[in-house]
Amino acid sequence: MPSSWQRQLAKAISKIENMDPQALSEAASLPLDNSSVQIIGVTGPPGGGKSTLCSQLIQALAAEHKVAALLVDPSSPFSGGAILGDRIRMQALVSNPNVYIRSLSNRGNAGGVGSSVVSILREVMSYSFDYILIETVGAGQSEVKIASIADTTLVVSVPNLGDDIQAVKSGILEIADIFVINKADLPGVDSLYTALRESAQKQVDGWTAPLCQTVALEGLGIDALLVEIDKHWQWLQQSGRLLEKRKFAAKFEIMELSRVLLQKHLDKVPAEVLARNLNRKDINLLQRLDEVYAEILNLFGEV
Ligand SMILES: Nc1nc2c(ncn2[C@@H]2O[C@H](COP(=O)(O)OP(=O)(O)OP(=O)(O)O)[C@@H](O)[C@H]2O)c(=O)[nH]1
Ligand SMILES: [Mg+2]
Repeated sequence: MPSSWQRQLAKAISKIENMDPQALSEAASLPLDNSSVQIIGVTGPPGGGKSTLCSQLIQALAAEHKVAALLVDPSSPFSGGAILGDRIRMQALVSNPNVYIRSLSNRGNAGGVGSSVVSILREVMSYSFDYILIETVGAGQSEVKIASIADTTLVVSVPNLGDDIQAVKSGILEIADIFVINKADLPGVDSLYTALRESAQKQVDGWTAPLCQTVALEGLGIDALLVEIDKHWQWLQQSGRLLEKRKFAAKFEIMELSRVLLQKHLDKVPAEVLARNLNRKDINLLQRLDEVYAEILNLFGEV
């Protein structure tokens, strides 16, 4: 049975997910710069063991801390079989009073996070968690968004998916604060390690992403991974990067929400009407949109 705070949080998240304007603006008034909670993003290929890894991390962290996990529902047909497995493993954690687990729909952002995710984070943060994990499927460009939101992004790779080189090319490696080679019990670890090492050795803003190996299924390598997660957290705080990241997340939030809110209204207008009005000189639709947005920004007083 979920307790009353869990029910209350679940309700608030649902409203935000449904883009309820009142819930969105209530969430917007909650702070995002709380530096007593670490937001950890976990991304990687479908079926890469992200949820198994998250369950292990949650289990380890929840021994002493309050942990929330937000799982973006995988819509990928590849991992159809795994979803049930996830749920069963996660179910075991649900009864832990230190743990809150919630699935989020990806609302058309294939594999990635939905537009209201930062508002959801604000809401979750207000419940004084020590850690918030967000799992997203790294199935395209969208997963890169996770790096705009998380303090610490774990990029999970798996040996022998044949995607060693593909991953190197796709840009997903650039978002890694920590590389995780999961399923390290399978053959092909060495060549994956070699493929990733080059990216891992690059220093970005003074941080060099470490390369960890895990067998999430058996809980191996989790302690070492937690040490790296903590090192990154210390570095974020000492370097001042944490507050920068949170500001970036707030910007991401405004950009996403404004786009979606505009679309919501445009969507209600029949195509025929929109098309007819688009090129009417007396209305100047695009120019007026631009002006309205500029006016809103002027209200911020800083533009
Ligand atoms: N051999 C091996 N299998 C693993 C390991 N970790 C997870 N698996 C298995 O990989 C499959 C997928 O695991 P999930 O944790 O559901 O993977 P996921 O990345 O969350 O999958 P989606 O969210 O559906 O993309 C399951 O059958 C797991 O049991 C591991 O370290 N080694
Ligand atoms: Mg999963």
